[in-house]
Amino acid sequence: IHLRHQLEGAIQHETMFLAYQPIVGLEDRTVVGMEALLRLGAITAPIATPSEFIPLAERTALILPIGRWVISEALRRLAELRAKGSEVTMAINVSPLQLKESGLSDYFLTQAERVGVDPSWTVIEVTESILIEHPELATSELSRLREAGVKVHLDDFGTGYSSMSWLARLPIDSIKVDRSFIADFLNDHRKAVVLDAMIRLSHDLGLGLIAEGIETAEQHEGLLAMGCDQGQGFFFGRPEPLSRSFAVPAQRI
Ligand code: G
Ligand code: G
Ligand code: MN
Ligand code: NA
Repeated sequence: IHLRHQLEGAIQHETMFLAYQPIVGLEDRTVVGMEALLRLGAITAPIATPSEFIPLAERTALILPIGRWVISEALRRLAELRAKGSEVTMAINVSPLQLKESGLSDYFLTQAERVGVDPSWTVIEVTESILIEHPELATSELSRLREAGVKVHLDDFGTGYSSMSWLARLPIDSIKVDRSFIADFLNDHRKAVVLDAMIRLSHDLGLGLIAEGIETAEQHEGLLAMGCDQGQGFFFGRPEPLSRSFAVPAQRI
């Protein structure tokens, strides 16, 4: 109940904010993109993490207005970054309910146009459950976005059902390998074998691959040696409000 009130209040009073985490090219650590991650509360006093409130927001459908706020806010910030000469892309998480509600692609493309964002600068992150449980709906909305130039990344790959045979058929551009693989591959030979297969398969299918949850230099080097080209994780940068993360000169960290 308490959390539900917080969620309702968050929309009314905009007591929520986006933290942005860099996505880097592993070869030279250039920041190629940012992932927008929702936080509830004031910047100085966050109250809950998404894993706590996103499921509730989905059950109560509050994710629909919240999700629209996330889209418009992230696109607005992207427009500002681009106006300052940055070439980063912006990845926005979209939950199953948002994709099921038709109108997501219309809303997204209208907002992008309104703030002067080229859709090709943007990424939608989806989890595989939506693509497998509602292939038609997800596919029609995602296809429209992709036709306009938006990239689609498959989040948390390697958890859940993930059958590799699905990859060839899904309307996606890149996979994001779940951080459990990155946490373990240096010590767990089996994880390393699967990770290596994912990297080669994604390349063979013409898909990009982003390793999530890179926390150490050893993981960075190991992934680079395996031919992984992009990554994200605390080693490169934590999710932070944009003013702070970009107090550091743009592009390089
Ligand atoms: O930032 P954190 O690690 O707590 O995020 C946990 C999960 O919440 C991630 O899986 C992420 O995909 C999801 N998430 C973060 N921000 C958003 C958002 O704006 N919308 C949706 N639907 N999910 C989000
Ligand atoms: O599901 P999704 O990948 O969107 O979740 C992103 C979440 O992962 C964010 O909440 C972020 O805080 C978290 N995260 C990002 N980098 C790291 C990392 O290096 N280590 C750990 N443990 N979590 C991370
Ligand atoms: Mn994500
Ligand atoms: Na992710």
